[in-house]
Amino acid sequence: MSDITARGAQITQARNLVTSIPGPRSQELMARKRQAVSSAIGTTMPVFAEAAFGGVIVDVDGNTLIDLGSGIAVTGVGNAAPRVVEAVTAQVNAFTHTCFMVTPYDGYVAVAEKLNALTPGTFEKRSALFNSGSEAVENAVKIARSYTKKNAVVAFDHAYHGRTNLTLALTAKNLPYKSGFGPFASEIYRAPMSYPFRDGLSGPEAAARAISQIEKQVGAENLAAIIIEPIQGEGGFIVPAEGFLNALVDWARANNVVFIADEVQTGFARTGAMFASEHFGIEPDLVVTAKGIAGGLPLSAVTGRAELMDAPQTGGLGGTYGGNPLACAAALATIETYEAEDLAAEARRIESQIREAFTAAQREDARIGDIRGHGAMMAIEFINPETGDPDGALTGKIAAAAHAQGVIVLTCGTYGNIIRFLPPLTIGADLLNEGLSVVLNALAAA
Ligand code: PLZ
Repeated sequence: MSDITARGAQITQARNLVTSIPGPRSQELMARKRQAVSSAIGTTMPVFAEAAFGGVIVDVDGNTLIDLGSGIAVTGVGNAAPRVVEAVTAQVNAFTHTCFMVTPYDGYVAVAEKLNALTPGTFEKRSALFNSGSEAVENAVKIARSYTKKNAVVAFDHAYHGRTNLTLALTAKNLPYKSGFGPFASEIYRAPMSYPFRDGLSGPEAAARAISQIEKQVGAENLAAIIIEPIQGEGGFIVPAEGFLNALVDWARANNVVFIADEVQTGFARTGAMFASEHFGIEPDLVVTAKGIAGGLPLSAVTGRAELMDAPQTGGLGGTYGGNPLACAAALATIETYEAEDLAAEARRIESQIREAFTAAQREDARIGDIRGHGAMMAIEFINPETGDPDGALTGKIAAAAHAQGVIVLTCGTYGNIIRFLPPLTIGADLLNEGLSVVLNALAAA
């Protein structure tokens, strides 16, 4: 193992605060950020990172923070995972870039083979690699349009698919993502999502509502694709009712509509299965992946049915950096880590820890409206107990208090009233419990 790995392994997996949060060096850097970086780029934490390993991040003042966000669901294998560090170090010493479209290399092909084997469905598949989740979503839409020779795309309420122009059109939430940035790509339509905690509909009922709206407002003859997150991420970790996704898949298949699963946030063992689609027993035509694929290096992919993936003209898909060799080396090491360490099982262990902690708290605290999710993708939805209305203010207070205590937690949801847990799947039981009790104490104090 390289020296870098050895250094990471020396970081103790425990919370340790040596200054108030933010400390003086972070405050200095934040002042420089204000002068140098566009104010449109926000930050969740008020501290700057200096090192990280596994489930902790050390800030520039020497505070060790518990990471319950994984850089938004990216470092599922833990930060600076040893296999990833080693593979990237070896690759950087071999070559850094050639452009796969100019001089191809085997790492790209090996990642494609892995994705084809791991994604749901035993049919013949192909993959194409890109850099970000947004870019992969855009390409999935291009592929669906090329194959079906139709234009329209349906996305759902609360959806998040990215920040580029086409993906902003797919993304539901106005602030902060969309406001002032239009006009957006055309031929994008929105359908109602299944949101069991708020709509009380069964899966088949919610699907019938969505399909009826799609048929009335779009028409299957115009519709190239339906895109959906099997469990919604930014929109609030919404798990659709049983049967909802299956009915959509069946309808899509009967109508020559491509079913695209955006597994950017749910993918790679995060939910306790390699892909969230598996929980629902669906086989999407195209699966979009990113985030957890490469242990922190930028990489994304579209994987799916060979006849779809081969529909666009040769040269029709690509990009300078897509499937960069460092990112591919990282992805192979990352996927090996998920498999060798059975991190899907760790995700299920994380789920039971979170459920246990918050189910106990919910008995005494009616502000905890809903506890939901799968694996290491768990959400707590906070409400006003009298009205059932979302309580975003309370959620913000809890998150801020946890941050001040050295626990990195993220919020999400259309109404900003959800604390989401996305810890690295390698996080130890004690470290996780400590992080959860900080959040529970913050709730009790709020
Ligand atoms: N699809 C389901 O979750 C990214 C966004 C953070 P990129 N989610 C985190 C932010 O505020 O920008 C995401 C996602 C789903 C697509 C994307 C987009 O992936 O890699 O951020 O482009």
